[in-house]
Amino acid sequence: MEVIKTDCGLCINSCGIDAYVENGKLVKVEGTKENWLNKGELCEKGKHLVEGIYSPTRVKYPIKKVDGHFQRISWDQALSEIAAKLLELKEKYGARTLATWTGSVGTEHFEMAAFNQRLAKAFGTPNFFNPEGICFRTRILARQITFGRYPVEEPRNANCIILWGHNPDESYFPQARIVRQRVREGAKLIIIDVRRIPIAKEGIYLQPRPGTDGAIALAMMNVIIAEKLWDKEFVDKWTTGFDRLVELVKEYTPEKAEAISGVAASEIKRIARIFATTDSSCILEGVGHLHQYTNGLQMERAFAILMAITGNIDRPGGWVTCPQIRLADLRVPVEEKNLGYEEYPVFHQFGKRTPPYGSASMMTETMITEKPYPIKAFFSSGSNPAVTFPDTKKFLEALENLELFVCIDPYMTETAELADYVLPSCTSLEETGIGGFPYAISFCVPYILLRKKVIEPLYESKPIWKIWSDLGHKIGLGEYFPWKTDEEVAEHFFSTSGVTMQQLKENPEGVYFGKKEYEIYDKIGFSTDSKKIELYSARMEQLGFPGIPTHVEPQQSPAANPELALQYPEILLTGARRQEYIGAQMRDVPGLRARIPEAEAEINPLTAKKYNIINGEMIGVETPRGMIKLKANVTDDIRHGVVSVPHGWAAANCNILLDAKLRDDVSGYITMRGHACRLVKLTA
Ligand SMILES: Nc1nc2c(c(=O)[nH]1)N[C@H]1C(S)=C(S)[C@@H](COP(=O)(O)OP(=O)(O)OC[C@H]3O[C@@H](n4cnc5c(=O)[nH]c(N)nc54)[C@H](O)[C@@H]3O)O[C@H]1N2
Ligand SMILES: Nc1nc2c(c(=O)[nH]1)N[C@H]1C(S)=C(S)[C@@H](COP(=O)(O)OP(=O)(O)OC[C@H]3O[C@@H](n4cnc5c(=O)[nH]c(N)nc54)[C@H](O)[C@@H]3O)O[C@H]1N2
Ligand code: SF4
Ligand SMILES: [Mo]
Repeated sequence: MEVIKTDCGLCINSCGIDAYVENGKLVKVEGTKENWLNKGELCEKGKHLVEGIYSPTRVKYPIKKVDGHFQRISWDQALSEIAAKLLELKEKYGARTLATWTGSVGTEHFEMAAFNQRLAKAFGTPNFFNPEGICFRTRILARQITFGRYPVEEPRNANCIILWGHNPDESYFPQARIVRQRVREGAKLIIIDVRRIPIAKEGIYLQPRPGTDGAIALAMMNVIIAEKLWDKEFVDKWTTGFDRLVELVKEYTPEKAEAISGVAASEIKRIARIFATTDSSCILEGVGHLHQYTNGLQMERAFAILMAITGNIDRPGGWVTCPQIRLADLRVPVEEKNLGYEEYPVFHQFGKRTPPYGSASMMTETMITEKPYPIKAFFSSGSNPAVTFPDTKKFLEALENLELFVCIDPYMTETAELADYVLPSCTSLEETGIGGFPYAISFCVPYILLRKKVIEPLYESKPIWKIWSDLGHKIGLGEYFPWKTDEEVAEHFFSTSGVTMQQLKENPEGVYFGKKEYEIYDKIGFSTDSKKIELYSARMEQLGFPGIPTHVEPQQSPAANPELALQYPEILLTGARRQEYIGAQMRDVPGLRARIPEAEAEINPLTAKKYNIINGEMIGVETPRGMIKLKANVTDDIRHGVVSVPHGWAAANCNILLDAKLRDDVSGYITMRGHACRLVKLTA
């Protein structure tokens, strides 16, 4: 039996695995004991990797829909027909009629995102979209606005950690290990979460009303300033706008924040003091959750300012600037502006860096309205938007307007079922490629690794770079795709990284770590307009938004919309993660399905009582957009009046409850939490 050391590849964490291969078949995986990150452990998904790879739902060969039914076709026929249609649509509507979308896998799978963008942009369309238009980018942007760059959390060296709207036991499994270890070593832990998650037992726990965390952060600053606990030397030397901040936060007394958030003023004072007086404190926030509220971007800004005034920037255990490991950039420049450029200037026009993707909320909108131009061809890869995209009805309406819809995925997903063509890509264990974290996200350790091919691509599947490349050749863009093998592609990516393919091959795990440096501002300052940390941002104000964050209620909260609350009195949360599943994936893996057989709505016993709901019964969760049915999980661990439903379940798809019109005005993100909802008792 051969043992190959590589990474799991199922999620962004990139845990090390030992893959056991016998006669060309993957038979077992174990966590790599010596791996720096997971130390031999695997999450539930990782433990079931083999079952997932050999799932009967794999797409075996290219298929085409004819009269409503899929037919097997050859790769050559599939790519030739798709190429001909693309060229026809370009002729009719112009290049920008093509839009491509990659999912969360596309932000983690470097080849997928890079080749997708390369083809789209070489074709001449700006329309590349990915979850950075609904997830994560907000936090990068908020930090860029504040610091002119993106410092990253370093919990492993922190003495006080606030887990803020983040449940790493489920969503960032190796990070949970780091946090628990740090707590054992004596770090203080504060957990701010609408649900009393298991790790809340290990520290001080606060349970806010959804979407009010910005008010808590501002009140913490009020206490820190009133009690003179800020880092005066750091603030004087490195920040601008402190006077304005002092004025603004006067209004946010702990008592006011208590009225907004439901968290006791005394608790807000207590955590503010601990946070400010501990040497090296770190806000370790949710990776998508808090961004996906009405005021997500400003909430992120408030966290950044709180870190700055306590001097926890670029110091061990705070938020630290990690130099990125640079992989070769395969993008081709296009002149045309991204969709959302006019509507969301902070997202698209802030500073010199413009994002290489459009606003996801504008993608479906443009597909429906054909304004400012028609989008008629759509490619989805590494994603299952028919289940995961917020506002399913809008998404399905958008598909109706297309003339060509191609889905690229290893599995026959709900989205694939809707496509004109489905092209089978292989999984990351079936190709040589790039793993790791060049941007150091959440672990503050920039590293990359050589992801090794463990088995040959199953059936007729192909690496995704090869699919885009072959299509490129068919549409006359062959010059952009000179690579012939996985290895050549990987070698090209590594060419700008500081490490060669050969060096990676010589390292047993194929890992390469970047360098880290503290107090880097002494050398490079801060690259904002003022060259300082901008507690107040003049540029935000020029673009029409408050220069210092304020609290804004979620549009449909009972406080903001009491009329709606008469009919829909509860508050909806969607998408709390579970270790067993990622996005809409792996529901067909028997070992995982046995652990979590169906979707459950978490509700407090008091809320359940109001509707006469019993634990375990099927109930309806309803918003003005629609209703889903799922099992009631009555638990004390969630706030009264809040209903938490998971995402990714096709039969109980929470995205039909959401409304794409409800967005964060600053980032353009469609909101995924804080909506007005009600429960429906289905049984007599
Ligand atoms: N197993 C698994 N892991 C995943 C994923 C997956 O689907 N499955 N998805 C990946 C992706 S795409 C992402 S973006 C990340 C998401 O990662 P995170 O955004 O960190 O999501 P969670 O870890 O579920 O933690 C979010 C927590 O926020 C709480 N919460 C909700 N609303 C509020 C609020 O208003 N205030 C406060 N204080 N708390 C609130 C929820 O109760 C929940 O416990 O996870 C990634 N990891
Ligand atoms: N209501 C609600 N909706 C949400 C969220 C929420 O919290 N609430 N979360 C949102 C967030 S943060 C995100 S990031 C999105 C995620 O949304 P998606 O990215 O659509 O989520 P997944 O279902 O994980 O889709 C990933 C797809 O990639 C495929 N895949 C896996 N590995 C490979 C590979 O190696 N190659 C290729 N080609 N494909 C592969 C899988 O089969 C799967 O179909 O969902 C969003 N949707
Ligand atoms: S957290 Fe789980 S799914 Fe993600 S890389 Fe690690 S073992 Fe794989
Ligand atoms: Mo995400």
